[in-house]
Amino acid sequence: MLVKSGMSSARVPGSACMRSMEASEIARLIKESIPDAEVVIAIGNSLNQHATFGYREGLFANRTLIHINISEMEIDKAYKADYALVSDAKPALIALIDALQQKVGPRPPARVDHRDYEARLLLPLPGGIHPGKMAQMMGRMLPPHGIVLADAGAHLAWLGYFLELADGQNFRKPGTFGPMAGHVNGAIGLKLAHPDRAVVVGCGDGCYSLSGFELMTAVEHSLPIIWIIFNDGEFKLIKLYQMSAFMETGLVEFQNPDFAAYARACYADGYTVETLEEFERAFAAALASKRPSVIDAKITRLALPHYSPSPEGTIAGILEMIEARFRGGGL
Ligand SMILES: Cc1ncc(C[n+]2csc(CCOP(=O)(O)OP(=O)(O)O)c2C)c(N)n1
Ligand SMILES: [Mg+2]
Repeated sequence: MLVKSGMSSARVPGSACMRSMEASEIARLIKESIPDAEVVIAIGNSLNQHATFGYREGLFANRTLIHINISEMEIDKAYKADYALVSDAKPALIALIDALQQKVGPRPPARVDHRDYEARLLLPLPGGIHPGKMAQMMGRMLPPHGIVLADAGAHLAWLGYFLELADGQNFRKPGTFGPMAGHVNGAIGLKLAHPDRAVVVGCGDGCYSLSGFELMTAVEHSLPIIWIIFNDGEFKLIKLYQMSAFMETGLVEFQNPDFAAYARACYADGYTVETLEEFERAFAAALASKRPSVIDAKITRLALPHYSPSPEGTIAGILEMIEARFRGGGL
């Protein structure tokens, strides 16, 4: 059985903490596991365009799809579920496990072969910090009960793959709609609601520039939120989409201001970091300072999040796209 979810538990087995799973990660899972999977349980997943290779037909053919989602509207929207449960993830899983336990009795703990989101080797690349390594570091340094929010963009994928959480910590991404900067600002409300928990935003430079002036609100109300800007000087996700659709890109690279100087001009703390070691020091200082802080992290443009346009894998997906171009249509 394959449990394929929009949210999955992380470091602590059976924990309630959630890790977001991205389309490409699902792609990898599907490639590695779905060929043999008889049952797919989708938890908190909308089975939207990005998670399903553009609503690919037959994705769940010949297998049982169990769809758990808190919103009834998501059920049967794109794929007909064989069984559906309208519920928040945690009570649904507890109920399912209870029911299964009664049916099958005690079982030995599942064997976990590997957790490659944390252990996967990330080779150093020139041109700045590796965003995957930075996401790993964020997970390792996040205080107990800390919350990480991601915005829309490639940085979300890095956080989705590599941020490992412990029980009681949370990660939230901007959902199916994916509004840029939604969490640059949303962090302020979250911090007010949870003043005792560390609130950290992992945002792109494009997202931050969309409404980073809200920093003044955090300063005004002394809200110690930490914004970590994945600064690559581009709309990386859009660049990737342009590349996969047109094999060329345009109008997606831009110059940024000195975000750390900007933060200081707003009476917040600002850090500029160009190496992982500098990031570690800056993040530790920002966590300790209890002050609104912006960390401008210069990341390499060369790191590409795992992305596959096909459940058969990256190469097969590229071949499919080339074939579609020859036929004169899009995918
Ligand atoms: C309000 C809004 N406008 C446009 C988009 C489309 N969009 C999604 S990601 C993205 C680029 C994000 O750039 P950046 O914040 O630098 O993140 P990166 O992909 O570089 O990590 C855009 C334009 C969106 N999701 N929301
Ligand atoms: Mg960017």
